[in-house]
Amino acid sequence: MDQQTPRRTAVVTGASSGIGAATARALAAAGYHVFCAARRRDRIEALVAEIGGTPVACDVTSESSVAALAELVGDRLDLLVNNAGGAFGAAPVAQADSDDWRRMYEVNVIGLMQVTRALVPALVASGAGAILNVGSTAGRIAYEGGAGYTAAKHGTQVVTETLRLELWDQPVRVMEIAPGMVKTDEFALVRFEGDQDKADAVYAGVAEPLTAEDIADAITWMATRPPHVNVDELVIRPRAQAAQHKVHRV
Ligand code: 8X3
Repeated sequence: MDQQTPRRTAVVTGASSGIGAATARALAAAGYHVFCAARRRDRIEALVAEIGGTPVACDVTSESSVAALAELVGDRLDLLVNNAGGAFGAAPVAQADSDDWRRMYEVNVIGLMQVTRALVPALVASGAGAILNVGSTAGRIAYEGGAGYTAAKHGTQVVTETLRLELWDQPVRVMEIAPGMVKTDEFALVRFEGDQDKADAVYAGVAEPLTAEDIADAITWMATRPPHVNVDELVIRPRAQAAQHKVHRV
């Protein structure tokens, strides 16, 4: 490749599993050099062995870890996918665990901010950057037992909107994808602290929940629109989930 058309680069956080890993794969297939960032080095090294790119051991909640990521990326970046996030616990507000709530705010909001803050200069320098935050339908509604997570994901949404306003005169798109029910290996298992029965119950009887690949496909579509096309937010659910509480189970 000559210097006038450098290979497009992307950073994907939380790339070790689920939506993050699928997104890294899809972007690599679309021609990006992907910096696969996650805490679990063995996983991202295995992923990079498969798809190319650069593995970066990174904890988005650590400022020094994020600074090291930015250093590795260098002074030019086309796409940032802020995917690292998650739910910890499902207790009602009246029984909530403060540490779970802190962890959810740390990763879904502060981590997203830290990575964004570190990489905005490189995204601006590309002349046509894009930031794509992975939110959730949990950032649109409320449900019982979900308050720690819904509060954090509402945070993801509002930070995205704010950033779009703040970068309005810069060559950087700011977008959010808000998935509903996506069946991945880890999301529900992590939420229920390894309780497989509780995790399985989330998807019980749902013939076709979304997959990580469905979300990766949508993210790749959003990212690869022309630089003047900003998909502000894309809410995406399985057909079986007409609304958060209205899920068709057979
Ligand atoms: C995941 C969607 O329904 O579990 O972000 O809150 S839900």
